[in-house]
Amino acid sequence: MSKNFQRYTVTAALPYANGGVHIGHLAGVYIPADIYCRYLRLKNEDVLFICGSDEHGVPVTIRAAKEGITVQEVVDKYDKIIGDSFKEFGISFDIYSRTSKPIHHETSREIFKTLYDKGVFVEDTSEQYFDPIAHKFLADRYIVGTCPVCGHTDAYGDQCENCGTSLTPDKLINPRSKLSDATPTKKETKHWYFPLDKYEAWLKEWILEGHKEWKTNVYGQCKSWLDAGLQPRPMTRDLDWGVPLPIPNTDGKVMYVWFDAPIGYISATKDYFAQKNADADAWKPYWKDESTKLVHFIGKDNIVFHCILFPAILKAEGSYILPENVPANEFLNLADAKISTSRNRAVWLDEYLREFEGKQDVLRYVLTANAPETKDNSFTWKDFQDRNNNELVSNLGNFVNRVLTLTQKYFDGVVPPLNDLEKVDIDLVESLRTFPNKIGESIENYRFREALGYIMELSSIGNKYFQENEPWKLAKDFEGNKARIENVLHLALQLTANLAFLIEPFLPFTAQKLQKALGVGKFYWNELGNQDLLISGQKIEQTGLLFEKIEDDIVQKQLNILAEREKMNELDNKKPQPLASEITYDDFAKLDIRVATILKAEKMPKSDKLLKLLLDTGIDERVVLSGIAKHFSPEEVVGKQVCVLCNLAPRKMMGEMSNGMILMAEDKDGSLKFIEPSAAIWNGAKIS
Ligand code: B3M
Ligand code: ZN
Repeated sequence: MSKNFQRYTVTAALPYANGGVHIGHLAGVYIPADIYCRYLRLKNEDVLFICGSDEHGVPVTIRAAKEGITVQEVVDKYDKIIGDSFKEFGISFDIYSRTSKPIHHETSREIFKTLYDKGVFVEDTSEQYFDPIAHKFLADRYIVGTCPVCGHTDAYGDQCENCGTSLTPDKLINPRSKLSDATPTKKETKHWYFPLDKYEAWLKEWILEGHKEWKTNVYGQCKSWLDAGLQPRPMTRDLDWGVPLPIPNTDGKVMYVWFDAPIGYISATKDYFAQKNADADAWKPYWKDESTKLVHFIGKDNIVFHCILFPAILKAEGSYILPENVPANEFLNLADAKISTSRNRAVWLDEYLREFEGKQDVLRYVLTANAPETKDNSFTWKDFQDRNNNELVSNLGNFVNRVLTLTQKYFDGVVPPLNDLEKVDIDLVESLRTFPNKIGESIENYRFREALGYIMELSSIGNKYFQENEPWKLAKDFEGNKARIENVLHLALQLTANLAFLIEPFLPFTAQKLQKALGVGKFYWNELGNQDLLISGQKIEQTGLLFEKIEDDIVQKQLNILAEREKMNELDNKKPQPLASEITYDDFAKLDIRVATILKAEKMPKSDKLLKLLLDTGIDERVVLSGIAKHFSPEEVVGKQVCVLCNLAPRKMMGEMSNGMILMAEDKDGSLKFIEPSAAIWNGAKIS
């Protein structure tokens, strides 16, 4: 489809305001969207890049409960954190709005009302889970119980996070409400359904016939949804957090978050123009004019909502344009496992910046070069280091650095003139000419890795040109070779100037630095590929190194942080052993447990586990061998009062008799603790 569009509305999925931004978000959605928009702006297109916080839905209310603060406090906190991270990484939204803003509530209610008045919704009463103690209907996420597949005792009503199985609350064993621990009951409630089934034929036509150019993962998911047949879906919920319905007598009901969230793109557009004091209709062309290209950048878990539900809602409303494309990436893993917010298994952007200050472009580069465009992919710190050192430092950084330093050295930082061209020069010029189109075409087709690959190829061509012409060797007879040296540096500088713009969508911070050093004005994409960006005689400055090598110890530090977190997670998830079978009091009474003091302690020869302890049990002095040598030194334990099982049959260990057993408890992390009386007590006191 090569329609000529007059303007672009580009949206990036609205992140839930329930956590920070990590590398998975950046790689999946925000970097590709940013590359796309920066490129369009370089083409001098009219483009609006829209995003904002998604502040409704169950994820934010769960977060509030977890942090013990109000939902409002949660969304305020994370809206700020998320917005700051995006800014710091140069994600160039024209607006970052919020779905809690009045403009969003109004817009959502207006669209809901239009559908309601048109009779689009189907009203239906059904039984929903209800918490009889908290007097609230329960979203699936608010019901927990034992997973029927793996036995995990804290599986959610929609999914078991332990084994990944999708669940429904009915499938949970011993379901309980997260609010009160009560067993959920069922209660009748009325909801408004969007009849997706009625839009199935249209959707099939529109997507399966009309948008065969969509990415295969997106098209494939749509096709399987459509092939399976669509059902009406409730667009309302019994919750007290969300957009209230524009229908009388519906207190306690709000819109389903997936009804209002995509409308957030529209309200953010209105918000943008309102903040600019533009006239009240200024937002309309971006959503209602057929010559606008609407593109949604999303993660793969959002495909059905953006390709099926939202377009059907817009279609039903009748006055909006539909997305031209919905590029979704697959998931980015961290090392070989899933990124998980709840397990803190992620590289968070604010943390990254603390360690790698000023290196935003390095992360942008690595996440693009390794983007999960067609399949899930993994981020590893080793790959991060390799790509930085071998690609950014050795290729791009090296080329630019050589060009600028040699210009300084031979020509006092002034762009030398261009003389008669030799074949190598002509080859370089011709090759350069092909790149802007190639790169642009890849970007327009959402193949950002490929586009970045071309950039690095161009930089390699520059390095090769240098290597073939070796200006530093020619300079040994500077006067004799002056014309050649001038040509080589002139063209290398022109190539550098082109790179300064071509990298802008990908590495905006580096681009800015380089453009400034070169003292070039503003060039648009269609002016690139030429050898006339710089004027002979123009003065250029040094940039300093654009990229620095990342050493092993820095990478090791990050690996240690991940390993440490992994360990913490294991501890957090460790559960006490299940209860042993029942005994009677008489069974217990058989155990003669006494308080005793450790009088002496020494290591058992030839054993790294056993300490030999001499105890005063009040009844006698006796030797007990205890397997605690790895946890305690003899000096540490002498003088301690401990509990001893005294009537345990004596046992020989390593040739020595042990007369009893000291009671110990093992902590989560495997360390041992003595069971000690809370205050000094006489030896021989019986534990009962
Ligand atoms: N907040 C879901 C997500 O972050 C959701 C996206 C909304 S886009 C309108 O995955
Ligand atoms: Zn499970």
